[in-house]
Amino acid sequence: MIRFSTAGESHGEALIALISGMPAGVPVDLDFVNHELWRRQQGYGRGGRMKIETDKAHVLSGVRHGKTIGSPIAIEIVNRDWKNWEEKLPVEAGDPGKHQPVASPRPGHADLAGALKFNFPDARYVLERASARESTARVAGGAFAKLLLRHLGIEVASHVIRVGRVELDRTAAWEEIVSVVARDEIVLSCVDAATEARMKEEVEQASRTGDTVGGVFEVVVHGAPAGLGTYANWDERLDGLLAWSVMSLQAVKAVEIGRGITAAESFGSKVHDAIHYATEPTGRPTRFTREQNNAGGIEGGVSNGEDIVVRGYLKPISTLRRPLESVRFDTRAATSASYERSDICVVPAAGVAAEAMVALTVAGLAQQKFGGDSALEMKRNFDGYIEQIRSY
Ligand code: EPS
Repeated sequence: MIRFSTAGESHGEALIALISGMPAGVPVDLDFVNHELWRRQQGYGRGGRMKIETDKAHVLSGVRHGKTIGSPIAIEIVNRDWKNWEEKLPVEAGDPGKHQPVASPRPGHADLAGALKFNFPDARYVLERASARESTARVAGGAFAKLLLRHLGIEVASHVIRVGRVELDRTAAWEEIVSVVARDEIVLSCVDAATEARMKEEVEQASRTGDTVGGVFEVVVHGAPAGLGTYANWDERLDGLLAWSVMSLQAVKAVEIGRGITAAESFGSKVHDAIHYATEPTGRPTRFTREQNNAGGIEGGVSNGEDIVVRGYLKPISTLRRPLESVRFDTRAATSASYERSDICVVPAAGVAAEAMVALTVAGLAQQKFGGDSALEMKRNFDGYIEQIRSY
């Protein structure tokens, strides 16, 4: 079983990712892990923090001589901004005069609910852990899950299909999504240049007016076999597990599998993906095929061999330069919500973080189904199953 957790606060010394249950012998490409961290930092509309940080994975355990060794993998990502916060957020009691309270909660943020829950006098500690800075650790862990999936020939990628009111009005081919992921310069990660330019204008408008803007990213898993997840138990369904893992990301307010949302307003004959069977010219049967993939590669909570498609709907960032009305924690007097440096749009970065969560979920199910303490053993089991499917 692959287990994953994170620790760390936005302005603390470092973030930590801890992954256990990875088989031994998976080749670890640290440049790839760091490139994933770089991708998460990009995108038009990011805030000042991204100019301070250059996220790098410092692997503390579980990897030796370039491969996993089956032991828990601990990764540290240092916060460069810590040097500006050491006195404001010391581990020791420190000087209370130097603390930096978040005096009035931001509507939409965890500030108020968190302060009430933990009985904090203000929202500083809430912000520190609820911040999407934590997704850095998820991306580091997800990069390891991707390395395991790559060993099985499974790839995970994402692109942006909506920023505010601007939507990509067609489906994107897998090759287009891969080329978006491979870009050296990330703007808004849309496959269509003209749509991306309009998305950029949407961010600019939000920036001009002291506002923020949300959107939709799409994560695609390519090369996964039929049979991951199960309809047999509610808590083992692939769609449920993916929805949970993507919904758990900061600012995600809805998750869609395939065309789940438009399916609800259509007739069944238009929604379901008709089944065909492809044969090679030699007459040798090859595989079941679909001309469309409205199901997003999942039927009955089980992968069906098509691309797995998960969309995350992101609310606009809740820290507004032109803040909404709020109330002071100390006096309850009406005031504006606190403002602290923030982003205007994070849809591409959220897509990268969602890739990580999807990769961890799919890698976990693959590990469960194919087992194996070593990458070799797992691959042998995987190949045996693929052969079984092929000769079905
Ligand atoms: C983030 C780092 C944070 C924010 C952002 C995401 O850095 P700071 O708070 O120092 O500016 O930019 O967090 C939020 C959007 C939020 O609401 O907390 C990052 O690394 O992605």
